[in-house]
Amino acid sequence: MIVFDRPKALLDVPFHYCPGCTHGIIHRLVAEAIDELGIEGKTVGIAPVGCSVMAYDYFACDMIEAAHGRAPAVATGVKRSDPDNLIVFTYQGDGDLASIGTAETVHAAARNENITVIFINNAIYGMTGGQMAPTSLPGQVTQTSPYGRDVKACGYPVRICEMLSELEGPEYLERVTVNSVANVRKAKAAIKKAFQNQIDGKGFSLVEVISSCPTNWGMTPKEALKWIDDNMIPYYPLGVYKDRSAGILGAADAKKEAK
Ligand SMILES: Cc1ncc(C[n+]2csc(CCOP(=O)(O)OP(=O)(O)O)c2C)c(N)n1
Repeated sequence: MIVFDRPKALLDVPFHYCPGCTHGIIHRLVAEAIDELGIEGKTVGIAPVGCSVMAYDYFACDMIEAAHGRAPAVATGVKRSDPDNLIVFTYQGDGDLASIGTAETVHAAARNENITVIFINNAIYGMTGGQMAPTSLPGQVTQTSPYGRDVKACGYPVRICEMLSELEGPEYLERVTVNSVANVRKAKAAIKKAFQNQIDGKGFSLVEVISSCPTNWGMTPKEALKWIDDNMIPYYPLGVYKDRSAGILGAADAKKEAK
């Protein structure tokens, strides 16, 4: 009996990610969603700049590399070129999506662009060596905040789901994590829904996945998964922030999951 197999939408190559990094789990969830929805032949992924810059080496669908932060703009162009046939997703880190690419993110959401955005929030710039990100927590030690993030000097972390939920445009915004089996299952359901929404023509769907970066957080993989529970989730509560079809229309309606 086969109990574990590689999704067809993933190529048979090893990932370059650090031990304990959850990018690989999230790649797998995206690939499973593509397989289960039967959309591999029509799916185009847009890779970011960041640790997942080489996502095009891993997904079996067509992939395009965007300049740092511009994936939603590239996705908009690709999707609009053949809206009835193509399924387009972006895969972006927090430095990419919530810092240099904030404008592209906000305006694609405001336009309710019919694309799927997979947003990997690991609270740090991973690829460049662990600098402070827009999502780094208050007090978080990073390469550029060795005494901890000082909110007086550096401002407060950006909560993307909450921020976008106040826009009229987006169809679906959910925050999930992958630090336990139960949470991986919920993340899978959210990612699949974000693709299904696009198939159904419902519009902009973003799934924020709280992710680990043991290397740059200076922890073991196990400690990093616990750090998500203890530090990330209190600041970034999991849950559905917008789901127009289900009548969840913003922060006031948000269905946050108590941890
Ligand atoms: C225009 C431009 N500015 C800056 C950089 C340097 N740079 C590369 S990756 C990155 C941030 C990556 O962090 P994130 O998006 O959070 O992804 P992660 O690596 O943590 O997965 C930066 C600033 C770049 N490549 N291009």
